[in-house]
Amino acid sequence: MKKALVTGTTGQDGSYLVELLLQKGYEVHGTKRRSSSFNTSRLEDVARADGHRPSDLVLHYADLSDSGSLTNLIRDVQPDEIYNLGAQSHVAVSFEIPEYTADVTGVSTIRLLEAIRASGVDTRFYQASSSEMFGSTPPPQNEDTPFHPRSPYGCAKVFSYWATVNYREAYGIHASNGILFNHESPRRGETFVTRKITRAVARIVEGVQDRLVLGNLDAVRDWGFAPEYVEAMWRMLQQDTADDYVIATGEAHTVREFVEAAFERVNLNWEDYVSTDPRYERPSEVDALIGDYSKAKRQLGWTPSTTFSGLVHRMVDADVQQVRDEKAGKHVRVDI
Ligand code: NDP
Ligand code: GDR
Repeated sequence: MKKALVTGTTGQDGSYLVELLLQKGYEVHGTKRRSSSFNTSRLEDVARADGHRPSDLVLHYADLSDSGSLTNLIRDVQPDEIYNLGAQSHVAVSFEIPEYTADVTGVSTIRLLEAIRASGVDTRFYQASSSEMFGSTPPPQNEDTPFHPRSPYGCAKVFSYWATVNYREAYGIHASNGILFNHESPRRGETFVTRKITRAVARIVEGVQDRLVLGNLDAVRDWGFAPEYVEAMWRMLQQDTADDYVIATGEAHTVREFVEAAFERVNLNWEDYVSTDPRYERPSEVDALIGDYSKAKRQLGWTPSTTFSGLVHRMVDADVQQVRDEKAGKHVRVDI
């Protein structure tokens, strides 16, 4: 039985990756942070019928800012594969807490790589790199596009990207970067723009919210479906040679188009409900990200299949159901 260690298990991607690895027969070790409230709700779908976690999923308390917790985990678990998905992942928030973001999203990658090197554990490493690293470099972006990050988050991800490349070149570690463009799902964090929109649409149509206030509606993003993107992560670590890959759809839409499509799904006109406020704008914005995933297609056999409208519909429908469940008092959170 192969063993995987996943940081950021409680996040959107972590929860889908855990499901995928369990389906593939892995013993999965995940990290979770101490929180004053339950923080494993995204893992509810992997729980058994009695609400407990399956025996081949083990959760450990760890923090990316705590070297000891990472070193001990790698030594104790001896994983075949490590997926580093944990991060302070919110771009706008990174302007508010830049040093913390540099530590948790940047320096922590060196902590993990150094723990691998020092322990001598024979493992493969996946780094969750981001299209935010391209920043202001115009699209289309591929593996050869120069980085020009536009936020502390983007700067931290560039550090992690190069640390991963460096440990591959210096020590021969099987370490790969997945340069993933935005990917969304019903499990997307509620403060990222897509989920903020679909949740607001659901709440407006269900009569529990009046308005939606957003920032820059002109930003262009390449939005894919998260479960397909975690499959690409796994495929990268199954290659004989470690490498770096762009994962994207190649199709771009503005935030305004996402808003329009989401309101259309429930037969409402977005202009009746949406306003903008500079409060949600960033000190420096990334105007347009459109990925060229031809290398991943060629070498990993990976292609996206969910369309833009398919993604919007899936997210709106899931949020409408969730708001109805909340109104009916059905959504009870458990700890996994
Ligand atoms: P989320 O924000 O949903 O999840 C982030 C995870 O990191 C959570 O499990 C969170 O824990 C954990 N985390 C945060 N801080 C720490 C810390 N100090 N120590 C340990 N764990 C921590 O992100 P996504 O799932 O969307 O993204 C996964 C990764 O991929 C991230 O690294 C992100 O930057 C990157 N990425 C994401 C893209 C996307 O479009 N989703 C695109 C490209 C890259 P908790 O639940 O307790 O907050
Ligand atoms: P992003 O995602 O910054 O691309 O980072 P986000 O959904 O936060 O923003 C996308 C675009 O929408 C604009 N926007 C707003 N954004 C938010 N969050 N809230 C608003 O009200 C709002 N109004 C307009 C933003 O300005 C931006 O242009 C995500 C994260 O998952 C990162 O971790 C990941 O690395 C990148 O995607 C790829």
